[in-house]
Amino acid sequence: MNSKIDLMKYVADKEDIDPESFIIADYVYSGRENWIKLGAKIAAEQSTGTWVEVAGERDIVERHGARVFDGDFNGRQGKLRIAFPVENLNPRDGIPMLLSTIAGNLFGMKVVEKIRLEDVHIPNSYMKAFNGPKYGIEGLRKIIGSEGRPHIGTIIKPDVGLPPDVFAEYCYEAAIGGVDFIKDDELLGDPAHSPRFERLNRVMEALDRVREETGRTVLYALNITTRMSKIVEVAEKAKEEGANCVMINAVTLGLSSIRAVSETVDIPIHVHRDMHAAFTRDKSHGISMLVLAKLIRLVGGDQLHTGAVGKMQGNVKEIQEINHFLRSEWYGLKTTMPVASGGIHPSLVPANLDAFGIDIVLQAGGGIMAHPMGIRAGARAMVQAMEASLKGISLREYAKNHEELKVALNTFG
Ligand code: CAP
Ligand code: MG
Repeated sequence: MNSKIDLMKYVADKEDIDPESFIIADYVYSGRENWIKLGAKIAAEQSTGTWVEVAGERDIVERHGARVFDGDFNGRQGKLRIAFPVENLNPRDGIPMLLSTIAGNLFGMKVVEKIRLEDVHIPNSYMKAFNGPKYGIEGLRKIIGSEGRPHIGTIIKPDVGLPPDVFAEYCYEAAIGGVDFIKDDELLGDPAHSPRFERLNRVMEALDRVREETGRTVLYALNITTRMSKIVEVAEKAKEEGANCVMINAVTLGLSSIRAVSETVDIPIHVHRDMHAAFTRDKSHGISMLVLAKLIRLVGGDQLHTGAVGKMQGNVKEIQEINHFLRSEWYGLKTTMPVASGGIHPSLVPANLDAFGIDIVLQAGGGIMAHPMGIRAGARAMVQAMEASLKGISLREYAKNHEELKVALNTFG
Protein backbone atom coordinates (compact mmCIF):
# COMPACT_ATOMS: atom_id res chain seq x y z
CA MET A 1 0.00 0.00 0.00
CA ASN A 2 1.49 3.36 -0.96
CA SER A 3 2.65 5.02 2.23
CA LYS A 4 1.57 8.41 0.96
CA ILE A 5 -1.91 7.99 2.43
CA ASP A 6 -1.62 8.00 6.17
CA LEU A 7 -2.56 4.47 7.21
CA MET A 8 -3.55 5.95 10.53
CA LYS A 9 -6.70 7.13 8.72
CA TYR A 10 -7.74 3.47 9.01
CA VAL A 11 -7.09 3.30 12.74
CA ALA A 12 -9.46 4.42 15.49
CA ASP A 13 -9.67 4.42 19.26
CA LYS A 14 -12.19 2.02 20.78
CA GLU A 15 -14.10 4.98 22.20
CA ASP A 16 -14.67 6.32 18.68
CA ILE A 17 -16.48 3.18 17.49
CA ASP A 18 -20.25 3.35 17.93
CA PRO A 19 -21.41 -0.29 17.67
CA GLU A 20 -24.68 0.96 16.18
CA SER A 21 -22.90 2.49 13.18
CA PHE A 22 -20.47 -0.29 12.37
CA ILE A 23 -20.36 -3.97 11.52
CA ILE A 24 -17.55 -5.24 13.72
CA ALA A 25 -15.45 -8.25 12.72
CA ASP A 26 -13.05 -10.11 14.99
CA TYR A 27 -10.02 -11.82 13.44
CA VAL A 28 -7.11 -13.89 14.65
CA TYR A 29 -3.95 -13.95 12.59
CA SER A 30 -0.42 -15.25 12.42
CA GLY A 31 2.45 -13.33 10.84
CA ARG A 32 5.04 -10.70 11.61
CA GLU A 33 3.00 -7.49 11.32
CA ASN A 34 1.83 -5.63 14.37
CA TRP A 35 -1.97 -5.65 14.66
CA ILE A 36 -2.35 -1.90 14.10
CA LYS A 37 -0.41 -1.80 10.83
CA LEU A 38 -1.87 -5.05 9.51
CA GLY A 39 -5.36 -4.08 10.62
CA ALA A 40 -5.08 -0.70 8.92
CA LYS A 41 -3.98 -2.30 5.65
CA ILE A 42 -6.89 -4.74 5.78
CA ALA A 43 -9.35 -2.02 6.76
CA ALA A 44 -8.17 0.07 3.80
CA GLU A 45 -8.44 -2.81 1.34
CA GLN A 46 -11.90 -3.73 2.65
CA SER A 47 -13.29 -0.19 2.40
CA THR A 48 -12.00 2.97 0.65
CA GLY A 49 -8.35 2.12 0.06
CA THR A 50 -6.20 0.03 -2.22
CA TRP A 51 -2.41 -0.35 -2.79
CA VAL A 52 -1.95 3.27 -3.81
CA GLU A 53 -3.70 6.46 -2.79
CA VAL A 54 -6.34 7.52 -5.26
CA ALA A 55 -7.97 10.90 -5.83
CA GLY A 56 -10.70 11.65 -3.36
CA GLU A 57 -9.76 8.95 -0.86
CA ARG A 58 -8.78 11.50 1.76
CA ASP A 59 -12.16 13.20 1.44
CA ILE A 60 -14.26 10.09 2.03
CA VAL A 61 -12.14 7.94 4.32
CA GLU A 62 -13.51 9.68 7.38
CA ARG A 63 -17.06 8.59 6.57
CA HIS A 64 -16.53 5.39 4.60
CA GLY A 65 -13.19 4.03 5.73
CA ALA A 66 -13.14 0.90 7.85
CA ARG A 67 -11.02 1.14 10.99
CA VAL A 68 -8.99 -1.24 13.07
CA PHE A 69 -9.63 -0.26 16.69
CA ASP A 70 -8.48 -3.10 18.92
CA GLY A 71 -6.06 -5.98 18.94
CA ASP A 72 -2.94 -7.52 20.30
CA PHE A 73 0.19 -9.18 18.96
CA ASN A 74 2.88 -11.36 20.53
CA GLY A 75 5.41 -11.27 17.71
CA ARG A 76 3.90 -14.30 15.92
CA GLN A 77 0.17 -14.45 16.56
CA GLY A 78 -2.34 -11.67 17.03
CA LYS A 79 -5.91 -10.54 17.10
CA LEU A 80 -7.54 -7.54 15.52
CA ARG A 81 -10.98 -5.99 15.40
CA ILE A 82 -12.15 -3.97 12.44
CA ALA A 83 -15.22 -1.73 12.27
CA PHE A 84 -16.88 -1.41 8.87
CA PRO A 85 -19.25 1.56 8.38
CA VAL A 86 -22.72 0.07 8.13
CA GLU A 87 -23.62 2.76 5.59
CA ASN A 88 -21.18 1.20 3.12
CA LEU A 89 -23.70 -1.62 2.76
CA ASN A 90 -27.34 -1.95 1.77
CA PRO A 91 -28.90 -4.82 3.79
CA ARG A 92 -31.16 -5.51 0.84
CA ASP A 93 -28.02 -6.73 -0.95
CA GLY A 94 -27.58 -9.04 2.01
CA ILE A 95 -24.97 -11.67 2.75
CA PRO A 96 -22.97 -11.56 -0.49
CA MET A 97 -21.92 -7.93 0.02
CA LEU A 98 -21.52 -8.42 3.77
CA LEU A 99 -19.12 -11.31 3.17
CA SER A 100 -17.24 -9.40 0.47
CA THR A 101 -16.75 -6.64 3.03
CA ILE A 102 -15.66 -8.66 6.09
CA ALA A 103 -14.32 -11.80 4.38
CA GLY A 104 -13.25 -10.81 0.91
CA ASN A 105 -9.86 -9.86 -0.56
CA LEU A 106 -8.23 -9.80 2.88
CA PHE A 107 -7.67 -13.56 2.82
CA GLY A 108 -5.47 -13.24 -0.25
CA MET A 109 -3.45 -10.13 0.62
CA LYS A 110 0.32 -10.75 0.47
CA VAL A 111 0.78 -8.85 3.72
CA VAL A 112 -1.47 -11.40 5.43
CA GLU A 113 0.15 -14.75 6.25
CA LYS A 114 -2.83 -16.47 7.90
CA ILE A 115 -6.05 -14.97 9.17
CA ARG A 116 -9.38 -16.29 10.41
CA LEU A 117 -12.65 -14.44 10.79
CA GLU A 118 -13.78 -15.58 14.24
CA ASP A 119 -16.92 -13.54 14.89
CA VAL A 120 -19.10 -10.77 13.52
CA HIS A 121 -21.26 -8.26 15.41
CA ILE A 122 -24.09 -6.73 13.38
CA PRO A 123 -25.93 -3.55 14.41
CA ASN A 124 -29.71 -3.37 14.53
CA SER A 125 -29.73 -0.86 11.68
CA TYR A 126 -28.51 -3.67 9.42
CA MET A 127 -30.21 -6.60 11.17
CA LYS A 128 -33.72 -5.17 10.96
CA ALA A 129 -33.82 -5.84 7.19
CA PHE A 130 -33.70 -9.59 7.88
CA ASN A 131 -36.55 -11.77 9.11
CA GLY A 132 -34.59 -14.65 10.61
CA PRO A 133 -36.11 -18.11 10.96
CA LYS A 134 -39.86 -18.50 10.37
CA TYR A 135 -40.19 -21.45 12.75
CA GLY A 136 -37.17 -21.98 14.97
CA ILE A 137 -37.08 -24.46 17.83
CA GLU A 138 -40.52 -23.50 19.15
CA GLY A 139 -42.19 -23.68 15.76
CA LEU A 140 -40.60 -27.02 14.91
CA ARG A 141 -41.61 -28.50 18.27
CA LYS A 142 -45.17 -27.31 17.62
CA ILE A 143 -45.28 -29.15 14.27
CA ILE A 144 -43.85 -32.35 15.77
CA GLY A 145 -45.77 -32.01 19.03
CA SER A 146 -42.66 -32.50 21.17
CA GLU A 147 -41.42 -31.04 24.43
CA GLY A 148 -38.61 -31.84 26.82
CA ARG A 149 -36.74 -34.12 24.43
CA PRO A 150 -34.53 -33.93 21.34
CA HIS A 151 -35.92 -34.70 17.90
CA ILE A 152 -34.64 -37.92 16.34
CA GLY A 153 -33.72 -37.58 12.69
CA THR A 154 -32.41 -39.75 9.92
CA ILE A 155 -30.88 -39.44 6.48
CA ILE A 156 -32.04 -42.02 3.95
CA LYS A 157 -29.06 -44.12 2.88
CA PRO A 158 -27.68 -45.14 0.40
CA ASP A 159 -27.25 -41.39 -0.17
CA VAL A 160 -28.13 -41.70 -3.87
CA GLY A 161 -29.36 -44.45 -6.18
CA LEU A 162 -32.67 -45.46 -4.63
CA PRO A 163 -35.80 -45.28 -6.83
CA PRO A 164 -38.59 -43.12 -5.31
CA ASP A 165 -40.81 -46.03 -4.28
CA VAL A 166 -38.02 -47.75 -2.34
CA PHE A 167 -36.90 -44.40 -0.89
CA ALA A 168 -40.46 -43.72 0.32
CA GLU A 169 -40.71 -47.20 1.86
CA TYR A 170 -37.52 -46.51 3.83
CA CYS A 171 -39.07 -43.23 5.01
CA TYR A 172 -42.20 -45.08 6.10
CA GLU A 173 -40.14 -47.59 8.09
CA ALA A 174 -38.03 -44.90 9.76
CA ALA A 175 -41.13 -42.86 10.60
CA ILE A 176 -43.09 -45.83 11.97
CA GLY A 177 -39.98 -46.69 13.98
CA GLY A 178 -40.26 -43.30 15.69
CA VAL A 179 -38.09 -40.69 13.97
CA ASP A 180 -39.41 -37.12 13.98
CA PHE A 181 -37.42 -35.91 10.99
CA ILE A 182 -36.19 -37.42 7.74
CA LYS A 183 -33.95 -35.71 5.21
CA ASP A 184 -32.49 -36.34 1.81
CA ASP A 185 -28.76 -36.70 1.87
CA GLU A 186 -26.99 -33.56 0.68
CA LEU A 187 -25.90 -35.52 -2.38
CA LEU A 188 -29.46 -36.27 -3.50
CA GLY A 189 -31.00 -33.51 -5.60
CA ASP A 190 -33.00 -34.14 -8.75
CA PRO A 191 -31.24 -37.00 -10.57
CA ALA A 192 -32.95 -38.99 -13.31
CA HIS A 193 -33.23 -42.03 -11.05
CA SER A 194 -35.03 -40.04 -8.35
CA PRO A 195 -36.93 -37.07 -9.81
CA ARG A 196 -37.32 -34.65 -6.91
CA PHE A 197 -41.09 -34.16 -7.05
CA GLU A 198 -41.87 -37.81 -7.71
CA ARG A 199 -39.76 -38.61 -4.64
CA LEU A 200 -41.58 -35.92 -2.67
CA ASN A 201 -45.04 -37.22 -3.60
CA ARG A 202 -44.13 -40.81 -2.72
CA VAL A 203 -42.61 -39.81 0.63
CA MET A 204 -45.49 -37.55 1.63
CA GLU A 205 -47.94 -40.39 0.82
CA ALA A 206 -45.90 -42.62 3.13
CA LEU A 207 -45.83 -40.02 5.90
CA ASP A 208 -49.56 -39.44 5.52
CA ARG A 209 -49.99 -43.17 6.18
CA VAL A 210 -47.82 -42.81 9.29
CA ARG A 211 -49.98 -39.93 10.53
CA GLU A 212 -53.18 -41.95 9.91
CA GLU A 213 -51.72 -44.98 11.73
CA THR A 214 -49.98 -43.17 14.61
CA GLY A 215 -51.24 -39.60 14.74
CA ARG A 216 -47.63 -38.44 14.46
CA THR A 217 -46.40 -35.78 12.07
CA VAL A 218 -42.95 -36.52 10.67
CA LEU A 219 -41.01 -33.82 8.80
CA TYR A 220 -39.35 -34.69 5.50
CA ALA A 221 -36.71 -32.23 4.29
CA LEU A 222 -36.70 -32.43 0.50
CA ASN A 223 -33.33 -31.32 -0.84
CA ILE A 224 -34.22 -28.40 -3.11
CA THR A 225 -30.61 -27.41 -3.75
CA THR A 226 -30.39 -26.22 -7.34
CA ARG A 227 -28.96 -23.26 -9.23
CA MET A 228 -29.73 -19.86 -7.65
CA SER A 229 -32.04 -18.72 -10.42
CA LYS A 230 -34.34 -21.68 -9.79
CA ILE A 231 -34.33 -22.03 -6.00
CA VAL A 232 -37.49 -20.04 -5.27
CA GLU A 233 -39.42 -21.72 -8.08
CA VAL A 234 -38.41 -25.16 -6.78
CA ALA A 235 -39.29 -24.20 -3.20
CA GLU A 236 -42.71 -22.90 -4.27
CA LYS A 237 -43.41 -26.09 -6.23
CA ALA A 238 -42.29 -28.22 -3.26
CA LYS A 239 -44.76 -26.41 -1.02
CA GLU A 240 -47.55 -26.72 -3.60
CA GLU A 241 -46.83 -30.46 -3.90
CA GLY A 242 -47.21 -30.92 -0.15
CA ALA A 243 -43.69 -30.66 1.26
CA ASN A 244 -43.58 -29.93 5.02
CA CYS A 245 -39.87 -29.02 5.07
CA VAL A 246 -37.10 -28.28 2.57
CA MET A 247 -33.33 -28.61 2.76
CA ILE A 248 -30.75 -26.30 1.21
CA ASN A 249 -27.02 -26.99 0.89
CA ALA A 250 -26.35 -23.40 1.88
CA VAL A 251 -22.60 -23.12 1.36
CA THR A 252 -22.52 -24.63 -2.10
CA LEU A 253 -25.63 -22.73 -3.19
CA GLY A 254 -25.01 -19.48 -1.32
CA LEU A 255 -26.49 -18.29 1.96
CA SER A 256 -28.80 -15.81 0.24
CA SER A 257 -30.74 -18.74 -1.15
CA ILE A 258 -32.11 -19.30 2.36
CA ARG A 259 -33.32 -15.70 2.50
CA ALA A 260 -34.88 -15.98 -0.95
CA VAL A 261 -36.86 -19.09 0.06
CA SER A 262 -37.65 -17.91 3.58
CA GLU A 263 -39.06 -14.60 2.32
CA THR A 264 -41.23 -16.31 -0.29
CA VAL A 265 -42.40 -19.70 0.98
CA ASP A 266 -43.87 -20.54 4.39
CA ILE A 267 -42.01 -23.78 5.12
CA PRO A 268 -39.31 -24.87 7.61
CA ILE A 269 -35.81 -24.74 6.14
CA HIS A 270 -33.22 -27.34 7.12
CA VAL A 271 -29.72 -26.11 6.31
CA HIS A 272 -26.93 -28.50 5.35
CA ARG A 273 -23.47 -27.00 5.56
CA ASP A 274 -21.39 -29.27 3.31
CA MET A 275 -18.18 -27.64 2.02
CA HIS A 276 -18.02 -25.49 5.17
CA ALA A 277 -14.95 -27.42 6.32
CA ALA A 278 -13.01 -25.98 3.35
CA PHE A 279 -12.78 -22.78 5.39
CA THR A 280 -13.98 -23.54 8.93
CA ARG A 281 -11.71 -26.44 9.77
CA ASP A 282 -8.30 -24.71 9.76
CA LYS A 283 -8.25 -22.65 12.96
CA SER A 284 -5.52 -20.40 11.59
CA HIS A 285 -7.00 -19.39 8.23
CA GLY A 286 -10.62 -19.11 7.08
CA ILE A 287 -13.98 -18.36 8.66
CA SER A 288 -15.42 -19.82 11.86
CA MET A 289 -18.58 -21.93 11.96
CA LEU A 290 -19.92 -19.37 14.47
CA VAL A 291 -19.89 -16.69 11.75
CA LEU A 292 -21.61 -19.07 9.34
CA ALA A 293 -24.20 -19.94 12.00
CA LYS A 294 -24.94 -16.26 12.71
CA LEU A 295 -25.48 -15.52 9.04
CA ILE A 296 -27.62 -18.63 8.50
CA ARG A 297 -29.87 -17.69 11.43
CA LEU A 298 -30.05 -14.14 10.12
CA VAL A 299 -31.29 -15.25 6.69
CA GLY A 300 -33.84 -17.76 8.05
CA GLY A 301 -32.37 -21.20 8.65
CA ASP A 302 -34.74 -23.13 10.96
CA GLN A 303 -32.38 -26.10 11.46
CA LEU A 304 -28.59 -26.15 10.98
CA HIS A 305 -25.94 -28.86 11.22
CA THR A 306 -23.41 -27.65 13.78
CA GLY A 307 -21.45 -30.77 14.63
CA ALA A 308 -21.67 -33.84 16.83
CA VAL A 309 -19.79 -36.39 18.83
CA GLY A 310 -19.47 -38.63 15.80
CA LYS A 311 -17.49 -39.18 12.58
CA MET A 312 -16.88 -35.59 11.52
CA GLN A 313 -14.11 -33.37 12.85
CA GLY A 314 -15.39 -30.90 15.46
CA ASN A 315 -14.53 -29.38 18.83
CA VAL A 316 -17.27 -29.94 21.43
CA LYS A 317 -16.63 -26.58 23.14
CA GLU A 318 -16.91 -24.72 19.84
CA ILE A 319 -20.09 -26.62 18.94
CA GLN A 320 -21.57 -25.78 22.36
CA GLU A 321 -20.82 -22.08 21.78
CA ILE A 322 -22.48 -22.17 18.37
CA ASN A 323 -25.53 -24.07 19.65
CA HIS A 324 -25.85 -21.66 22.58
CA PHE A 325 -25.92 -18.75 20.13
CA LEU A 326 -28.50 -20.43 17.89
CA ARG A 327 -30.83 -20.97 20.87
CA SER A 328 -30.31 -17.54 22.45
CA GLU A 329 -32.12 -14.23 22.21
CA TRP A 330 -30.76 -12.23 19.24
CA TYR A 331 -32.52 -9.01 18.20
CA GLY A 332 -35.87 -10.74 18.64
CA LEU A 333 -35.21 -13.27 15.86
CA LYS A 334 -36.53 -16.79 16.27
CA THR A 335 -34.01 -19.46 17.21
CA THR A 336 -32.39 -22.00 14.92
CA MET A 337 -32.49 -25.66 15.97
CA PRO A 338 -28.99 -27.19 16.01
CA VAL A 339 -28.57 -30.58 14.33
CA ALA A 340 -26.04 -33.09 15.62
CA SER A 341 -25.25 -35.46 12.76
CA GLY A 342 -22.46 -37.47 11.20
CA GLY A 343 -21.61 -40.95 12.40
CA ILE A 344 -24.18 -40.94 15.20
CA HIS A 345 -25.66 -44.26 16.42
CA PRO A 346 -27.45 -45.27 19.64
CA SER A 347 -24.23 -45.68 21.68
CA LEU A 348 -23.40 -42.03 20.99
CA VAL A 349 -26.79 -40.64 22.05
CA PRO A 350 -25.84 -40.12 25.73
CA ALA A 351 -22.59 -38.34 24.82
CA ASN A 352 -24.38 -36.03 22.39
CA LEU A 353 -27.19 -35.26 24.84
CA ASP A 354 -24.68 -34.64 27.65
CA ALA A 355 -22.70 -32.31 25.39
CA PHE A 356 -25.49 -30.47 23.60
CA GLY A 357 -28.71 -30.79 25.61
CA ILE A 358 -32.21 -31.59 24.39
CA ASP A 359 -32.97 -28.64 22.09
CA ILE A 360 -31.38 -30.43 19.20
CA VAL A 361 -32.01 -32.87 16.36
CA LEU A 362 -30.03 -36.06 16.94
CA GLN A 363 -29.61 -37.36 13.42
CA ALA A 364 -28.38 -40.80 12.39
CA GLY A 365 -28.13 -41.98 8.81
CA GLY A 366 -26.07 -45.16 8.81
CA GLY A 367 -26.79 -45.46 12.53
CA ILE A 368 -30.44 -46.23 11.70
CA MET A 369 -30.33 -47.50 8.12
CA ALA A 370 -27.67 -50.16 8.86
CA HIS A 371 -29.44 -51.79 11.81
CA PRO A 372 -29.36 -55.58 11.34
CA MET A 373 -33.07 -55.86 12.17
CA GLY A 374 -33.99 -53.24 9.60
CA ILE A 375 -34.76 -49.53 9.41
CA ARG A 376 -37.79 -49.59 11.72
CA ALA A 377 -35.68 -51.30 14.39
CA GLY A 378 -32.86 -48.80 13.76
CA ALA A 379 -35.22 -45.92 14.44
CA ARG A 380 -36.60 -47.67 17.52
CA ALA A 381 -33.05 -48.20 18.83
CA MET A 382 -32.30 -44.46 18.55
CA VAL A 383 -35.56 -43.61 20.34
CA GLN A 384 -34.80 -46.16 23.04
CA ALA A 385 -31.30 -44.72 23.51
CA MET A 386 -32.88 -41.29 23.87
CA GLU A 387 -35.46 -42.58 26.38
CA ALA A 388 -32.73 -44.27 28.44
CA SER A 389 -30.56 -41.14 28.44
CA LEU A 390 -33.45 -38.88 29.50
CA LYS A 391 -34.33 -41.34 32.30
CA GLY A 392 -30.72 -41.53 33.43
CA ILE A 393 -30.59 -45.27 32.76
CA SER A 394 -27.49 -46.84 31.19
CA LEU A 395 -28.00 -48.05 27.63
CA ARG A 396 -26.91 -51.57 28.53
CA GLU A 397 -29.47 -51.67 31.36
CA TYR A 398 -32.24 -50.31 29.15
CA ALA A 399 -31.26 -52.72 26.38
CA LYS A 400 -32.15 -55.66 28.61
CA ASN A 401 -35.81 -54.91 27.86
CA HIS A 402 -35.35 -53.32 24.43
CA GLU A 403 -34.15 -55.75 21.76
CA GLU A 404 -33.58 -53.16 19.03
CA LEU A 405 -31.25 -51.19 21.29
CA LYS A 406 -29.41 -54.32 22.40
CA VAL A 407 -28.75 -55.34 18.79
CA ALA A 408 -27.64 -51.80 17.91
CA LEU A 409 -25.17 -51.68 20.82
CA ASN A 410 -23.81 -55.08 19.86
CA THR A 411 -23.56 -54.07 16.21
CA PHE A 412 -22.26 -50.50 16.31
CA GLY A 413 -20.34 -50.72 19.60
C1 CAP B 1 -24.61 -38.01 8.01
C2 CAP B 1 -24.48 -37.24 6.72
C3 CAP B 1 -24.33 -35.75 6.89
C4 CAP B 1 -23.30 -35.34 7.88
C5 CAP B 1 -22.75 -33.95 7.55
C6 CAP B 1 -23.30 -37.74 5.93
O1 CAP B 1 -24.76 -39.36 7.66
O2 CAP B 1 -25.61 -37.43 5.91
O3 CAP B 1 -24.03 -35.24 5.59
O4 CAP B 1 -23.95 -35.30 9.11
O5 CAP B 1 -21.85 -33.57 8.55
O6 CAP B 1 -23.52 -37.88 4.74
O7 CAP B 1 -22.28 -37.91 6.53
P1 CAP B 1 -24.37 -40.46 8.74
P2 CAP B 1 -22.21 -32.34 9.53
O8 CAP B 1 -25.32 -40.29 9.92
O9 CAP B 1 -24.56 -41.78 8.03
O10 CAP B 1 -22.95 -40.22 9.12
O11 CAP B 1 -23.50 -32.77 10.22
O12 CAP B 1 -21.03 -32.25 10.45
O13 CAP B 1 -22.39 -31.13 8.69
MG1 MG C 1 -24.80 -36.61 4.06
